[in-house]
Amino acid sequence: MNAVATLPLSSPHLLTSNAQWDAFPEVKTHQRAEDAKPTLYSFWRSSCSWRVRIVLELKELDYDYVAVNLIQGEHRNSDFLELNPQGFVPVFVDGDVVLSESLAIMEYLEENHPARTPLLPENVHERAKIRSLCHLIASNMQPLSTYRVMHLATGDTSKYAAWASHWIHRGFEALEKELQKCSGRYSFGNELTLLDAVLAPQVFRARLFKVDVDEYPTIAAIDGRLNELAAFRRSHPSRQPDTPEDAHEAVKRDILHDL
Ligand SMILES: N[C@@H](CCC(=O)N[C@@H](CS)C(=O)NCC(=O)O)C(=O)O
Repeated sequence: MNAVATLPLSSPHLLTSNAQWDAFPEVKTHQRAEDAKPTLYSFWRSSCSWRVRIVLELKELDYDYVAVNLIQGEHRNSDFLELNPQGFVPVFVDGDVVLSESLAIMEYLEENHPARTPLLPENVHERAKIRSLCHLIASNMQPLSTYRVMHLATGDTSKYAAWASHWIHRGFEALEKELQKCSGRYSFGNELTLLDAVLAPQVFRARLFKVDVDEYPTIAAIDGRLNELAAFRRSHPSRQPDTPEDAHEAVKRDILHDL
């Protein structure tokens, strides 16, 4: 991964002329067509961004990292909204392809690089099951503990943690039962799959909200094994270009802000 510390004033994929490129030397190396190195717009402790970073690391794909500071509201800047009108990270730019939605980005990487650490099995039924469990987390758990939902649903910051942990527990109760049936060394059997890249970030997120993940022994055991792997460690929120030096304190300080 190459670090590009902050979101540039203009989104790099919008830069078309050499003059425009020259105005942004910090980004011009990664979006000229001949370079063809993709760019990930990410925030260090965004669980959705971590999903994509895990897949990039597992597939050993080089990429440039553009930090979008959610605490400072950079995801609401007009330049970033050009990339993703929803104003969410991650965004993945690969040449002319601009993708939001972490699961879609992960599938794109899998389809483009199926032989580099395959993350979906051949069997159609198994692939469908993995996708279904990815959605259990990505569609039914993660959105409910975002600031944007907690704020509207509770209207009171003192209620955020209880709201978030309620929905995380409901999700983990179901996921624990599912994983007891299909897991092995990892979430689905003994090979890594896309589900593992969704699971570890959700466990990380749960711990931010002080959920005792040990109540879910299958989930906790798999998460422990995943976090021993180099790809998960390299992509971990604590080790990103935009991770603050006081990451631990920053999480406590900003816990009620966008995650
Ligand atoms: N379904 C989207 C969710 C993206 C999302 O919620 N991203 C969070 C960070 S994990 C974000 O950008 N939050 C900013 C906001 O809610 O304003 C995905 O999987 O990529």
